[in-house]
Amino acid sequence: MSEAFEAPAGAGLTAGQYKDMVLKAGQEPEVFWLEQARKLVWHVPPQQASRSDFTGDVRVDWFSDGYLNVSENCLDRHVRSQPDKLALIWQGQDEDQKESLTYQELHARVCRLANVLRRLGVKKGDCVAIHLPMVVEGIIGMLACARIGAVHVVLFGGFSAEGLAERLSDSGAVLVLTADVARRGDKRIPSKTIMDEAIARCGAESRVRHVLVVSVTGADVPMQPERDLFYTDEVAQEQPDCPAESMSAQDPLFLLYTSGSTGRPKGLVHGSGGYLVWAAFTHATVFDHKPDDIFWCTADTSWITGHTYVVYGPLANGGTILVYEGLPSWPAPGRWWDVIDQYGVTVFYSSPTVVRGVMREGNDVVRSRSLASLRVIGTVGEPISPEAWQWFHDEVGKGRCPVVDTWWQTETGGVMITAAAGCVTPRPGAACLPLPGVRATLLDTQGQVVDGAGEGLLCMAASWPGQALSIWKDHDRFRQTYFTTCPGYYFTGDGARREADGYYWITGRVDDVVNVSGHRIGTAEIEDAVAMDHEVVESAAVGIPHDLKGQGLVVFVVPKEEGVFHPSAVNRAVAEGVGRYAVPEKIYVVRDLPKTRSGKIVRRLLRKIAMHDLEGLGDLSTLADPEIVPELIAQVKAQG
Ligand code: 6R9
Repeated sequence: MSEAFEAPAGAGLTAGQYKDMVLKAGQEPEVFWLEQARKLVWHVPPQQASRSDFTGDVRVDWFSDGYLNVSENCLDRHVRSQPDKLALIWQGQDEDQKESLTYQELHARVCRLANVLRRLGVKKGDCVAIHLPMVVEGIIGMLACARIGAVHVVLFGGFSAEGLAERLSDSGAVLVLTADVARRGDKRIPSKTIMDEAIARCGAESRVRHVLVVSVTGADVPMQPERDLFYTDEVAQEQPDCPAESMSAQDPLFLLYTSGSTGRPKGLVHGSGGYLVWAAFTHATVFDHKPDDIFWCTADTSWITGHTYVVYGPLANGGTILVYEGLPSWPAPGRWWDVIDQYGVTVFYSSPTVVRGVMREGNDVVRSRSLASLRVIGTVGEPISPEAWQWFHDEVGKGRCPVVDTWWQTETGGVMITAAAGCVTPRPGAACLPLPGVRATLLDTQGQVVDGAGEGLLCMAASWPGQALSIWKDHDRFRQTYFTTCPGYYFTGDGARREADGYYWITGRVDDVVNVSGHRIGTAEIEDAVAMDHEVVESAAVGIPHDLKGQGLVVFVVPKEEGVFHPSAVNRAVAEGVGRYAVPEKIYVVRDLPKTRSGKIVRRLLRKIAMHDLEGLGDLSTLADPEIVPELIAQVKAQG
C-alpha cells in the first residue's frame, strides 16, 4: 500500500487550471480518472477506469480491477501522516454536550465497533441498518461497516415503523444500530421503540439478529434478551485495531433509499472505488478544500449529502468535519451562526430551505454574529432563488465568500453541476457548469440532443465515477427508471435550461413541469417569480387539471405576516417574472409547506390537496412535519 497522502486534485486551482482539468477529463477520461483514483490508497491499484455502458442491460463499472478499503482511505492513511489532527468535532444540541476526535481516536473507535460487528457475525456483503440521530456513533457505524465490507443502509430517524420495516425487509439487514431516544429541539423520538415495532412488522421476513443500542439520552428502553445489546458494553470488550477487508472497487459500500419518491422505496447501490474517488474529488474541487478547513455540512447522515459531504469526501481528504446535532434556530434563532463562530467553521454547506428559514428571522440575527471564519458557503437539494442566493451571499458570506449552489442526486453520488469555488463565476439562481468529466446533455421530448442555448431533459451522456451501480436486488428497475426515457443516456428526471455559454439552470423535476395552454412552465420559475415579492417567505406551485387549459396553476404561499399579505401581489409577480399566461388560477395562503427532511417540497401532496382529493395521501412519515397536512387541508377548505 502506498504511504504518502497526495493532496486531492481539485483544491487550490485557478480558473485556468480548472478549465484545463475540464478539457483533460473530457478528452482523456481514462487517463484523468486513473490519475484521480491513484490519489487513494489501494491494495491492488486499478489499471482501468470505466467499462460502463448505458445500452443493453446497462453497466456502471469503475476501477473494477482495483481493490481497496474505504475506511483505510478515510482513517489509516491519515493516522500515519497526521494522527493528532482533528477528524471530527461533535457538538450536541445542548452546549455542554461535545466531543472532539483526532484521526487516531476516530480510527480506534471505528475499529472497536468493526470488531463488535464481526464478533456478532456480520460478514462481508451483509447489510447493517443505521438508525441514529446526528451523533458520533452514526459516523463510526458507517466507517465500521466499510472496514469489514458490510453494506450500510442509513435510515432516517423520522420514518414511521412502517417506513422502516419496508426498508429493513428490502435490504435484508442483519444488524441494526439505533438510539434509545433521539432529540429534535424539545421533541423526543423513541427510536428504539419504533425500531422494535418495525422489526416486528417485518415478521418472518426480518433477518435482524442483533440490535445495538446507543444511549443518547440515557432513557430506559425495553431490551429483548440475546437480540438487543448496549453499544457501550460491546465496544468496551474490543481492541482498537481491526484488519480492513479488501474490497473490489465494485463491491457495494452502501444502499440508500431515495427520498420523497412515490412507490416502493428504491435502494440505490453505491460502490466502493468509484464512489470514493468521486466523493474525494468533488469535495476538493467544489469547496476548494484546504487542510485547515473546519467543514460543516449540515445534512443529516440519512441523506446522500450526509454520506458524501459529512463523512466520505472530507475524511478521504484528511479534513476536519463538524457535526452538529441540533436545529438551526433551537433553542433560539442564530444557533447555527453561534456554532460557526464557536468552532471557526470555514466551509458551510446547507440547503435553500435553511437559507429561507433563517432569512425569515430577519437580518439582525445574522448581523449580530461575526461569521468571519467562513470562506466558502454552499447549498444543495432544490433550486435556490436568486433572492435567497443574494441574501446568503450578502448576509452570511458577507459578500466575501463564494456561494456554491450544487446540483446532484442520490443517484449521482456527489456534485455534478456547480460553480466550483474560486474557479467558476457563479450566477445567482443557476446551477452553473458541469464538473470535469460530467457529460451533461439536454434532450428534447423526441430524444434529440439540444445544442447550444435551449431547454430539455437533463441527461448524462456517459458515466462518471460516483454513479450508483444499480437498485438493490432490482437491476432491471434501475435500467428502466433511468435509461429508457432517453435510450443511451442516464436520465436525471430533471429539466434544465442552458445558456449559450453553457450555464445550466435547473427547472425542476419534469414531473413538476406544468403545461398551461401548451406553455411549459417550470414550477421553479413560478416560485422564483413569487419570491420577488418581499411579503413572501416561500411558495410552491403545482399543476392541477383544468378544463380549458389542460392544466392550471395553483400556488401555495407562505407570507411573512399573514394579516398584511395580498394574494394579488403574487399574480403581479408572476405576470412580471414569467408572463400573464402563468398567472395562477388560485392562491392559497398557508402557514408552511409540506417538506421532506431534506427540505424538498412534496408537491404530490399539495397537488392532491389543491384538487380536494384527500384519498390516499400516502405515507406522511417522511415529512419533516407531518402535522402540517391536516392544517393545510383545513386552510385550503376555508379559502375555497
Ligand atoms: C443531493 C440531493 C435530487 C433532486 C434532483 C433535483 C433536486 C438537488 C439541486 C436540485 C436544483 C439544486 N436538486 N440539488 N435542484 N438545484 N442545486 O438533493 O439528492 O435527495 O436525491 O434529490 O433534488 O430535482 O433531481 P436527492
